[in-house]
Amino acid sequence: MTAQRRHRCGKEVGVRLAARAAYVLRSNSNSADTATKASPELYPHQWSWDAAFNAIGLASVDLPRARTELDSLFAGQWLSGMVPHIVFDPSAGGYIPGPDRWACARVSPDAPAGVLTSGICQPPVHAIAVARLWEHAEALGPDERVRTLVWIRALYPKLLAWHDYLAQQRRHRETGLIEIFHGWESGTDNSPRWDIPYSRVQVGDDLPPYVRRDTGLVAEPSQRPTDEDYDRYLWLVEEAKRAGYDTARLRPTASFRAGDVLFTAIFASADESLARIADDLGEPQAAVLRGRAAQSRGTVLRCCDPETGLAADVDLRTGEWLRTETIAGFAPLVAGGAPPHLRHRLVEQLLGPRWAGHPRLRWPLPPSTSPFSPAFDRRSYWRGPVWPVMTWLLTLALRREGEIAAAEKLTAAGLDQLGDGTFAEYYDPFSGEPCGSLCQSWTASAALDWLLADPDVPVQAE
Ligand code: 9WN
Repeated sequence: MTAQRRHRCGKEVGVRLAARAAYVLRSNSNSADTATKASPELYPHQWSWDAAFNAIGLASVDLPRARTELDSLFAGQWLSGMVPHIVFDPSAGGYIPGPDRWACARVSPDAPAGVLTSGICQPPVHAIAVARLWEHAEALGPDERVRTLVWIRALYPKLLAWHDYLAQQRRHRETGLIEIFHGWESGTDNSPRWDIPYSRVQVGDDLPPYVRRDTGLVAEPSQRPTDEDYDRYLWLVEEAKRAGYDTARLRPTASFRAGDVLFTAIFASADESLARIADDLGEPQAAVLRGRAAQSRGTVLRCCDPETGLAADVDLRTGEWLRTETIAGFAPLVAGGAPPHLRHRLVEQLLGPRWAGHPRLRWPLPPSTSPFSPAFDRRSYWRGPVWPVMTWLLTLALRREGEIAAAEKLTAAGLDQLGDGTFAEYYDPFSGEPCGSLCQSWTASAALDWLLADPDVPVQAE
């Protein structure tokens, strides 16, 4: 690594924080040093969208290892093209539901041979990560450039298959939204976004017993979803398993079906990244990918509330709009290309009193649910805490959309929040206390990217 870097929080502090973040991220590597645990104890396996965020963090300090991160994840890709939400480390254990409960290879011919995975997916941040890795490679000089290009060429068909799976099997015909069958697929598990669809999930009498482990691994069990939530989560796994994790079979019987606006927005942005990759590789799919990204962006815009600009999800079992004030409402910023008046409205909202400008906040950062929402709960997982990885996603989007001042504001506050070096999974927005898992990999990645990534400034020696 070279010494020359951009520091946004004072040089000394920045160097120390970056060193600690790099240490946390690298310490969370599995024993083979091929994949990063989402966190040391609570999540001792590789999660799908975590792997993408972590590859971005790793790229600031070790580009080859960042490439390996994504290779390991895609080793678990299904024949259908789906990238599973967890790739299990057989030597790690300790997570409920584990690979036996998912039983993917037993029920689906699409499950990969020799790799243990879950049977559902998460938002497709991966192509966005690959584009970021490519920026790093370009800044590092010819050797890394060539190596990374060769790598991207090999990964490209897998990314394409993943995106095609989403477009063909998960795009809901009427709304155009990406359809999810489990809150876990949204990555925002117990967010009040899903309260209405979850309220309709009837847990079957034949739910096999299970013992939770997660509540014992956080400071207060109330920081995790409730037991009632968990019964539903495990029941939805049973439903999906009984349908062989086949969306066509699952759709008619699923008791949870939602059109996820944030997932759709991430898909739009990822298709745009993949189109740029296709251009660089001289592959012929760029125009199709751009067309699909535009379609997804159009879908997201149709979900926006005319007054606030915030986007809503849809309960696909009833057609009902799900308009809770959660961070997913900012999906149009993530999707990109929103008309200027809408973009300004959203940025105004984001920095305003219902969100990052709320007077009680410890740091001016958007909580996962607005404190004005009746569903807000400051310490409960996705129901109120600030998630640094979400702040990071918004700063990426704001910068890309030319909203530099807003991006810089959130970046500075985001770094202040991480200054205690705990790199927590989420933070109480009012007291600033770290919650959930400590040493969460994607939180460390966010810090690294904020502190070190600048395509114009080389951060690694060749
Ligand atoms: C279920 C790993 C994952 C994240 C999710 C987050 C949490 C899992 C859990 O942890 O979900 O997938 O057991 O709570 O909600 O976004 O990918 O960090």
